[in-house]
Amino acid sequence: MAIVKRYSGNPILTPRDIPYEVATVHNAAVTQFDGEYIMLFRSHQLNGRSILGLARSADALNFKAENHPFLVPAKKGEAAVYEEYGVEDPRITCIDNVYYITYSAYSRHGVRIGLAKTTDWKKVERISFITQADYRNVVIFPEMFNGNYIRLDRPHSEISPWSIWISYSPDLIHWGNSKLIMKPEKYHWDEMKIGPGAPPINTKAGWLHIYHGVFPTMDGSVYRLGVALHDLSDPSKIIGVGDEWILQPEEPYERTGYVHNVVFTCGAIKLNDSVVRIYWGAADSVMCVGDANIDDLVDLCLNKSRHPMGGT
Ligand code: M1P
Repeated sequence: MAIVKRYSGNPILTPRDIPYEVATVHNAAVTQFDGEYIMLFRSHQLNGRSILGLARSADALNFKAENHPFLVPAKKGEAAVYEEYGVEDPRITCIDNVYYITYSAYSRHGVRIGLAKTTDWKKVERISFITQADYRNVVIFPEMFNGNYIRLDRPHSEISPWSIWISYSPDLIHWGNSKLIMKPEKYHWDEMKIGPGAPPINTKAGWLHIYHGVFPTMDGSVYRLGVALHDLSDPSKIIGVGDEWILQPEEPYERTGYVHNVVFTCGAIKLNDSVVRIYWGAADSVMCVGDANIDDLVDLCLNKSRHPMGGT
């Protein structure tokens, strides 16, 4: 039985729903603010470079896009140098009523991660770049641990397969003490590369982290989602990684689009103590949503697991 139950109204947001011209709507972060749900989504413009748009919802399913993009590449200052080619794949973490947004900033100098913040979802303020090139997929945990913020990230190093690292910071700007914590498994659905997905979700059993993994085929790469469970007080300890994927491209709009055969998450929310709602970009073209039982995800990590560092 499918562990993620797709919403019957998928896709929930498409380029046709956006009041300005875009080619895609995908890889969105989702959070709760002031009695509503906020979706921060990536769109390719018709020149192929990406911007971030905002949509709002009362029920976490029906989203209405705002008339203007929320974050576009900076035109002046240091940010303009590193955002020249676009801003992509946002993640949102709320700490003490401040919403922190990490995003990939692309330029001729590579891809690095920008950190911005908002408290009202009207104005957004850039804080700093928090990695050098080349990094993507930075997700920040929604609380501090012994005076430190913690993030999961994915360097694009010369050493493959690309894997998941953990880093620590006292102020969200300066990061270090980095450690490799999770690697792809050989000849497995995630063997080519993995990357952090949605900011981790707090459950009784541990932090649930929904990540993406990629498998190379003769017909191109297939992006799927998997799940890992991290220790509640020390997230560098992985309690278990589910051996099987939890979602793969199956619907026509997941199989065909701007990039074929992709499900990619940047956001999930805990609806209640039993259910997590997962949002994913489908074929880098439209946004979809589905629900999973927290107990099923935890069970997969504990009872059908593979080694976090691969190697079987
Ligand atoms: O096209 C699939 C995905 O490819 C990249 O993801 P990653 O580098 O993590 O494998 C990104 O361009 C992502 O936005 C895209 O959805």
